[in-house]
Amino acid sequence: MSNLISHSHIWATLKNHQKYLASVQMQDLFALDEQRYENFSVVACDLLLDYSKNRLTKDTLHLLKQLATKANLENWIKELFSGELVNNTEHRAALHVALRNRSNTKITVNGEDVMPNVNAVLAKMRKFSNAVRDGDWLGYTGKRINTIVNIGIGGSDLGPAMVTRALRTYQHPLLQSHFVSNVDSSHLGDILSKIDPETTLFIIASKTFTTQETLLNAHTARNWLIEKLGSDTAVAKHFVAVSTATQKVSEFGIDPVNMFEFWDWVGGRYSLWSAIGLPITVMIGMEQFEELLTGAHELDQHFATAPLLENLPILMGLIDVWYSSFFGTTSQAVLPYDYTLKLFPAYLQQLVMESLGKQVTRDGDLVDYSTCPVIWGAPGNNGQHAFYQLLHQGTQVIPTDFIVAIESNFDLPSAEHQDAVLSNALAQSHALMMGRNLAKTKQKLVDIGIQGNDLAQQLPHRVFPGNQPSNTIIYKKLTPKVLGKLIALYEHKVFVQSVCWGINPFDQWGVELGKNVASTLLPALRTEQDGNIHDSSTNGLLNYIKTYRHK
Ligand code: G6Q
Repeated sequence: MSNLISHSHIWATLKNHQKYLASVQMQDLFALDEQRYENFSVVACDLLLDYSKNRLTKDTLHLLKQLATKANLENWIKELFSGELVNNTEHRAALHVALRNRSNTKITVNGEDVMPNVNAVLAKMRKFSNAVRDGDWLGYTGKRINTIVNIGIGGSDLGPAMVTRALRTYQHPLLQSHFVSNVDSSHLGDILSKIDPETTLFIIASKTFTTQETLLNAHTARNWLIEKLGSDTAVAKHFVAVSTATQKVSEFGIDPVNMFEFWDWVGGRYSLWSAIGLPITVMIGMEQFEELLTGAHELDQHFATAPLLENLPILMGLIDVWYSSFFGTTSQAVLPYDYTLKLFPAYLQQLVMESLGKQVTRDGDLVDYSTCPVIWGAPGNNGQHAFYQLLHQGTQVIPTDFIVAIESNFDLPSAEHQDAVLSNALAQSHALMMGRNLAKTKQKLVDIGIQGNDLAQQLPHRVFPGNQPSNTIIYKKLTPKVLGKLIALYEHKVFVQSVCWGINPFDQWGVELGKNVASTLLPALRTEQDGNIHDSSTNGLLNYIKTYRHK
């Protein structure tokens, strides 16, 4: 007897239901139900989710709700919030909700309340970021810090980089920030060429403090600083660390006094709420960071208490399961009509694909259904002049999230800009849903004077099949609080998907593999002898590089 959810009665019912909906046009669903928008939209935590432009009916939602019940979703949510070891392959809790637990209620891991430590680190972050922002933390030569360089990668980079970019209007006017992640010298080298060692503070962010890219970049930055300022003692004034590994931070040469701690129950891609958020607190201040935490906490409470079909992350998660596992969709677009969210798609790529890019269940059984889609996207207006062609006339069903700000964070004298953004966003989701059939297209072409052979030739190229599903998420303005809600919404949506699919969203063995294989190739690259330890392609590439790298 299989434990896979795909062998359950509800799964079979959903499969049959999909067969019926596969041929239904969304525009017909709208025609049949004048209240479709009211029936398929929710406002909660100051976010509007309109999911009416999806290939679903009330029946679909009730079946998906049964799927969630079958997967024991409500119990899993309780376990997540109460510090159970939900990351079963690493025997850890996943307590990002504790990091933003503004109610300060007790949350225990292995019998110990984590909140006193969480609050102590927040207090330390406040003290430090205030000192930098107020000009009290001085560099080695006595100058005030005006540049922050965060060195980290993956979860120790994408979250803080995205948030800092998104909340640019909240930044301290005298501070600028850079995020260095890639190990090729064009990243760090470029930044070092632009900054002043006397006024720069490096934040070395690494949960493990063993990640090759981060440590190499950190060592190079450290050597650069010592060379420029002429003394090892300068390091104490220009380097701080964020990590769970005190000993390794100390070995690197950073005094643990200047280390901001977090814990193994904070997953890398869920860590921006922890001390990994230090560049955020320095750039926008602790009060605004706390607003970010408060927003996320509000969304957490909504997730933990709202009924299933009024619950934003649950609705979004179930809809995503519906498309991936029943419609067989393989990708999903995220299109912010808010340029401050430029880095949000990249951030979500890690959050979603590192969490759900799995092929076995928690019990180790191979799944026989599709799980994680490929996440991609870019700010909406740019996308319209590039890849939207695929959405309008390509061959794939691509569920899309339109993320729309009613007001911009940057005021321009003319209201035209925001009107243009809003009208574009709404027009695109409408057009993707409606499409334009053959008859309407023909009429349109005739109206503009196209006839005869020309008409016959152009007609098939000018038809839009439509029926492309989308969610639209609207908020008033991207404040820190709203951003906190938006991020938490996606975090929990991912959790819902993981529960339905029975997979652990909190491990990342594929990423660990990447770390290990790189270390096996490094010695081979450095020896004079021809490589002969890998497959012929890898050996061939290795030897080609060795032949030409110094010529
Ligand atoms: C995130 C992953 C991964 C990790 C990086 C950096 O969930 O575990 O992206 O964040 O590999 O790891 P360190 O923070 O340990 O350097």
